[in-house]
Amino acid sequence: MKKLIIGAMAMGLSCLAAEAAEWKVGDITVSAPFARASAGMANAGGGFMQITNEGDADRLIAASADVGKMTELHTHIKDGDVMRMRQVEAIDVPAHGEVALKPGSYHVMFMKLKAPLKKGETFPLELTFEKAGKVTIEVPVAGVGAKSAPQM
Ligand SMILES: [Cu+2]
Repeated sequence: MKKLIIGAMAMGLSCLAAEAAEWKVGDITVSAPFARASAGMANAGGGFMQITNEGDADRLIAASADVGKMTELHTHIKDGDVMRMRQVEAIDVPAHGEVALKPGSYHVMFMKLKAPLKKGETFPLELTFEKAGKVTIEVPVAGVGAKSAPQM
């Protein structure tokens, strides 16, 4: 019984740590990142996160990860009735504001994956902001159709 209680407490602590995962660089805070597990033979995957800015307007201008041969910044545009992905040069982070990288909108695209992204894994992702500079975050891989960061 004692062991069970201690185990539950330890899990509670690790949940808190996971929820609090955020990275700061300059005025920028990146939080709640996640990637989707790659489905079947797909050799690309999307990465998502919340970016908040306590300072002047900035832009996310590059992303780099080892999981694929190329990493691009993408958005979704509506082309007739079809949503298509398009590469963008940068993602604006408004002054004293925030931008969400989320499914159906802006995202980081991991292309030509070297291996499938598997649920439960994490991998490092380097982000470059025009003003704030570079920060390397740790991205957990959630389920194939996940819409938000892994929850417990
Ligand atoms: Cu994409």
